[in-house]
Amino acid sequence: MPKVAVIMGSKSDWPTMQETTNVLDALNIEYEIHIVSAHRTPEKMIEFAKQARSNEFEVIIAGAGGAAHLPGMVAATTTLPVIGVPIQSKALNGLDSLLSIVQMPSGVPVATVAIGTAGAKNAGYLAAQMIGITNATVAEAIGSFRDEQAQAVIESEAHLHE
Ligand code: RP5
Repeated sequence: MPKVAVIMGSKSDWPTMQETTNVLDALNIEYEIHIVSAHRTPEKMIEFAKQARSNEFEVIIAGAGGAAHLPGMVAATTTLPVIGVPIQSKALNGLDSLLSIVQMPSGVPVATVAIGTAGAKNAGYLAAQMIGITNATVAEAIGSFRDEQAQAVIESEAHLHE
């Protein structure tokens, strides 16, 4: 079974990043969770990123807020795909996190999703879609989710007319 790494810069990011693991749980995708700070535990971050491929991760999802260097630094240290989740910071509402994560120099991409919980969920779905390129079971699970999502929208409209 493919494995996703869900990492975050601080325990304070967990309420947001839990949205990612909820999506991975729903799609039956295995993952590991780690707190790895670019600023407070830089050596742990480099070691984690260096070992990520040999630890059989396929995708890394990295959430960070403020001066959010974690996704970019991890991307610089591995050739696995990295999805960055900008945490909604208190001071600047996550715009700082978004700009820190999205503005990578050419050659070292981070797939950056939306600020906060929508982004955290989409990081899970995007990781699943990457895995679904070669894994039919995961691709089918995403297809079922999309069908259910569409059905929920159709039903919500029907309720408006009740
Ligand atoms: C970043 O600093 C973390 O990703 C977190 O979003 C932010 C604040 O961390 P704490 O001070 O709450 O631990 O590294």
